[in-house]
Amino acid sequence: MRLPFSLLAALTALSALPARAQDGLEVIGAPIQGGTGFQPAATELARDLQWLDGMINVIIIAIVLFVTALLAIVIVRYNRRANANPAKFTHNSPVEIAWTIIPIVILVFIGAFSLPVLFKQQEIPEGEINIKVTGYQWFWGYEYTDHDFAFDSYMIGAPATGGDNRLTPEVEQQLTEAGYNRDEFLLATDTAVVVPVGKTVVMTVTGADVIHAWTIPAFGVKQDAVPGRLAQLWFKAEKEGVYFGQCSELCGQAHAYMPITVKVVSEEAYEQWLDGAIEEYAGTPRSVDVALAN
Ligand SMILES: [Cu+2]
Repeated sequence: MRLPFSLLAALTALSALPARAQDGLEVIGAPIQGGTGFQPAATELARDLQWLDGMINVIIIAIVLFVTALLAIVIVRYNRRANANPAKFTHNSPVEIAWTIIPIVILVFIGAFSLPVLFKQQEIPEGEINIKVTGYQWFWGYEYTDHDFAFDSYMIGAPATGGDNRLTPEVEQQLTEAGYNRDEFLLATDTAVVVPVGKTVVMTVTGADVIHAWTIPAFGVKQDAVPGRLAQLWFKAEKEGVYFGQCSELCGQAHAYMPITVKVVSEEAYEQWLDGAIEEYAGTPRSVDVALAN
């Protein structure tokens, strides 16, 4: 049977791709229609951030209720009709001391819980997996620096994948072939960052042209990708699954079309993916690593 050349080329390309690492993976880190809360936390960092948010929300609500109650009292008890003859004093030292000290105590309390989280996020541990990520107008480039290979990651449906940033039947087809569904349009990318579960991943983030920002909300990480600078973030994902993020710094016309897909897989699936990726992207063969180590 003669296959049309383009189909043949597509089949060849498909067979050459590294084994799909997401088979059977659950989509965890994704926005939900009508949702207002956080995505499920997949790292200790994200859990800490979400707890901090909840704790500060309690304080905020308490303050709002307190101020609203004070306003209500003033409106009811001290309006012109109820209180025709207002008091004329201008100072009340105990009250002034209280409204200075209490906010200081509240802010110190918040700081005491917020700073440890900030330090945990910003103190970069030794990475078991090291990846350099570069933001481009309008896609992400990933370099697995431990194995000297790199690849780019485009949104499925972006011009680089033959689309025009719209959800056409062809794009839907591409999504299905890549293991996604139409709801994941604008989130799913043609290649994904693949990392093993439970390992410390350190990402070095930079930009090639303008400022972008790399984030995975479910990991509690977000880092500006600034040209000429290297910044780092780290995470240790606790649950296998597919996690999505989006460029989070307005970077030009197609800013909305450079999403991020991270697949957290088992150790074995990661090793398998790594073998395929090294072959596919011509990285340093692992035998060389071993030879150097000895
Ligand atoms: Cu952007």
